[in-house]
Amino acid sequence: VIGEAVPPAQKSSWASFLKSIASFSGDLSSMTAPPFILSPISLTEFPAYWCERPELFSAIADARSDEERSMLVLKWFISTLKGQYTSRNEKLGSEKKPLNPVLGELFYGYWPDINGRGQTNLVVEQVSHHPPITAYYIENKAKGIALQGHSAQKTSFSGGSIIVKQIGHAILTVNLPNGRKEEFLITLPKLRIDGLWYGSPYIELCDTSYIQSSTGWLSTIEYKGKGYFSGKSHSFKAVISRPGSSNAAHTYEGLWHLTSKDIKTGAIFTDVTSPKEEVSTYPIEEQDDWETRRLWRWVAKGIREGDFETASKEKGKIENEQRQRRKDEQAAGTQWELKHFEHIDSDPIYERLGKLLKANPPTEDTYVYKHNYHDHPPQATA
Ligand code: HCR
Repeated sequence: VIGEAVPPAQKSSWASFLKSIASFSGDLSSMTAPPFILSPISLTEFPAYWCERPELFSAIADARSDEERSMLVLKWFISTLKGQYTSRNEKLGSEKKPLNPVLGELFYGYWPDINGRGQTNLVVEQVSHHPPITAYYIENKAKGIALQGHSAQKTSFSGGSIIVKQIGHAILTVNLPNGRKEEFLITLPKLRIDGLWYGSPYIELCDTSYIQSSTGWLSTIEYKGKGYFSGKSHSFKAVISRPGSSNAAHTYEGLWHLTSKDIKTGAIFTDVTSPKEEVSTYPIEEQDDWETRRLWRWVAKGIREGDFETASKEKGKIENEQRQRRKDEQAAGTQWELKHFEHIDSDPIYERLGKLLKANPPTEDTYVYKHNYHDHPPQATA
């Protein structure tokens, strides 16, 4: 029988949702799903997952060599995966369908300076609605590190699972004491959403992703689920290789949602079993109408309280307002202007580092942060 985890009254709408995704590929976010699978959180909040262990992010700046910096970047990256891909299961019981952000939706947050790690600020903007694309900029000024990226998805259906190819990439920039800058191109793993039949979806990561440094150091991360390497879910194996060499200088293996080890020394490499630090935000009363938690607050309240009639009425209001806005723009011959990001057709850093990686495709567009957000995140006072 379908949907052990589906409330009895929603079983038939879950069955038709599954049928429709099986014969569909493209933008899942726009599809109507039964209420039990809806999340009250918009996709614009997801970039915060990159920094929920802020001390690992800031530690990158303290590396004493290019080799050590590549190790610390890999350590930080692997430590973000648990939040990125399992936190809805932990918080909401299963993976859920996030709110589909509107064009221009914003999310601001920060992690305060504690123990000299410096304050890290987060700026997120929904830069496209069709297809959904989210751009983000995360910066720790005191430490001289910043992450700029954008995220979109292409979905397809295979063997009862949804396959999500992540489109976009992230660039981590580290200012070094000698005035040099080191850049890292971070590519994103492919996702498989399993457990759909039972109505309790969860993510498994597949294939390979890379972190290519401008110094030539390269991390290659292979993801496997049950039945591979260790036979366990959420397994990975990461190899760091020296500039110009494909031999492994360091190899790590383990579970990205628990712990991993250096296979030569047996030393712990990553450990995400301790609590993470969620992003700090500003009170809703102080937020702008375009800020995600304010924009979606009545929809989110409806979903959280099981009042789906209110949730869908409020969602309808937002969508109608958006439709009207697009019509008005068309009539006036104007276009929506992005607030914090500028679109460019080809990212020069991706192109340069992609060559070292032999990345396919050789060029990608990107959204460049305009460095124009000075008013909100309070800077730590001495
Ligand atoms: C695929 C997904 C939306 C995109 C989410 C992304 C890829 C966004 C960028 C983050 O850095 C990482 C990330 C994590 C999420 O696992 C992934 C979402 C999982 C489900 C959601 C679909 C659009 C909704 C599918 C509906 C199902 C659950 C029935």
